[in-house]
Amino acid sequence: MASALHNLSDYDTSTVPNGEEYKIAIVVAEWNKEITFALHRGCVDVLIEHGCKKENIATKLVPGTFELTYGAQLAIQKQKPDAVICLGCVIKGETSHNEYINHAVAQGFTNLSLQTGIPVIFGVLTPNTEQQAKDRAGGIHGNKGVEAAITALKMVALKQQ
Ligand code: DLZ
Repeated sequence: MASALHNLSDYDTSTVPNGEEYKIAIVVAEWNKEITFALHRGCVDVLIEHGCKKENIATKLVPGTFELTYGAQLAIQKQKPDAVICLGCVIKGETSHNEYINHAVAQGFTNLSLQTGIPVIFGVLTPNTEQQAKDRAGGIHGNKGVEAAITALKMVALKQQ
C-alpha cells in the first residue's frame, strides 16, 4: 500500500513478538540527522515497548547512509546481534546521487543478510523532499523507525521458529 494512504506506525501490537531475549544493533546515519535521530527515537521506543532490554540495544553512528552497510557488518562482527536495523535518509537532490546510494545500500543490506544469516532491516527513507521525510519521521505518516523495529522483532522470531 502506498504510504500516502498508510500511517507507518499503525500496526497490530498483538502480532509483534516479545523482544526480551533479543539483542538488537542499530546503525544510524548522521546525514540529515534531524530526521534519522527521530527515526532512532521511534525505533528504540518500540523495541522497549515490546520487551527489549535497554542493555541489549546498541546504537552506532556512521557519517552517511552509504556507510550503513559497512556499519552493519561491523555491528554483526563485534556485537553479535540477532538483528541489525539501519536508519538513514537520502533526500532527492539535483543530481542522481540518491539513486546510487539507495541502490547500493539496498543491495548491500540484502547481501549482508544472506551472507551472515542476520536480518538487516532497511530503515532508510528515500523521499523527494525534506517535508516528505519529516512526514515519515514522526509526522503525518508515522515513523519509519517504528516499522523498522517491528520488522526486526518479526524477523528474529521467524529465524528462531
Ligand atoms: C554525499 C551525500 C549526499 C549528497 N546526500 C546524502 C543524503 O541525502 N543522505 C545521506 O545519508 N547521505 C548523503 N550523502 C553522504 C553519503 O551517504 C556518504 O556519507 C558520502 O558519500 C561518503 O561516502
